[in-house]
Amino acid sequence: LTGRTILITGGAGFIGSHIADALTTDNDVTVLDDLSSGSRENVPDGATFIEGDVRDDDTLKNAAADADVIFHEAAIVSVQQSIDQPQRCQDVNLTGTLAVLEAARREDARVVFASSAAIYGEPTGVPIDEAEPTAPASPYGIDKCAADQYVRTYHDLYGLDTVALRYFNVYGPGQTGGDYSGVISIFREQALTGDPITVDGDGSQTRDFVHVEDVVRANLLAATTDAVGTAYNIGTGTETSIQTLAETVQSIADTDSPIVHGEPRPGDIDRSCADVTRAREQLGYEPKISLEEGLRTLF
Ligand code: UD2
Repeated sequence: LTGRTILITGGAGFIGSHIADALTTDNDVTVLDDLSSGSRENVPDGATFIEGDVRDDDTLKNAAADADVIFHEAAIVSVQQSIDQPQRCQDVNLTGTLAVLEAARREDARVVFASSAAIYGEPTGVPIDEAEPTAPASPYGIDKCAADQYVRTYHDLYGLDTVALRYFNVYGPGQTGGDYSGVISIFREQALTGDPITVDGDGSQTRDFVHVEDVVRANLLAATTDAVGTAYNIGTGTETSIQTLAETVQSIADTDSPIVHGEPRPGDIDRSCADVTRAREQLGYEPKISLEEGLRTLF
C-alpha cells in the first residue's frame, strides 16, 4: 500500500499501532484514538495523531477527511469487560462502528473492520469456517457480530468496499497486561514477576493464538483485495489449550511461577480454532509465526 490517505481508529492501541507502523512510511496516516487503553508513544513518528472518540461526529469527520482506507480497530477488546459493562461495550463497539461506516460512506473509503471469533460463541465443531452459525456468548460477541453484519450490509446497500477480519486470539509485543488484557500478556507478566500463573478453570479450554504481525499482513491484504463485502477468519489453524499455554510460558520464561487454577470464567468458550481456507484462497493470507516462536520473542 503506497500513496494512500489512511485512517486507523485505535491506532495508539495494540493492533492498531502495529498497522500504523507498517503503513506510515509510504502513506499519509492519521491515527484517531481516545487513549482509553492505547498510549501516545505507540503512534509512530510521521503519523498525524488525533486524540478523540470515534463516536464524536466532528472529530471523526475531521480524522476521516479524504481517507481512501479506514482500518477500524478502536474497541473495548475484553470479553470480561463487556460482561461487567455491557452498555458501554455496545456504545463503543457497535455504535462506534456504525459511526465509522457513515464516515466511510461520506468519503467513499474502504473499511477494514476488526471483527472477532467471539461472534461464533461455542462452535458446533473446530476448525471454524466462516459459514459457522453465529451464536455469540457475551455482550462483546453480540456487538462484534452486529458490527460485522453492518460492515457487510454497507457493501450490499451502498456499494462500499468493506472487509471484516474475524480475529482469533491476537498476541504479541505491545499487548499490555492488566485484568482486561489477553491471556498471553497476563501470563507473561505473571511469569516475569514470579506471581502465580492463573488458569481459569481446568485449562482444557482452547484458543487459536495468532501473532500480531500475521494480523497486520492480513490487514494489508484486505486493504487491496477485490474480494470485498465479505468476512475472513484470521487465525493460524492451530488449537492450543490454556493449560498448555501456561506450561509453555512457564518453560520459555524459565520462571518459578506456579500454575494455579481458579473458577472457570462465566460464559467462557470451550473450544476455538480457525479454518483460514477462505483467507488463504481469496486474500493470499498465510500465517507465518508459530505460537512457540511468537512467545519466545516476548521474553
Ligand atoms: C479474545 C480477545 C477478544 C476476541 C476473542 C476472539 C482479548 C483481551 N480478548 O477473547 O477481543 O477477539 O479473543 O477469540 O484479547 N484466561 C485464564 N487466565 C487469565 C486470563 C484468561 O485462564 O488470567 C483464559 C480465559 O478464561 C479464556 C482464555 O484464557 O479461556 C482466553 O481469554 P482472553 O480473555 O485472553 O481471550 P478471549 O478468548 O476471551
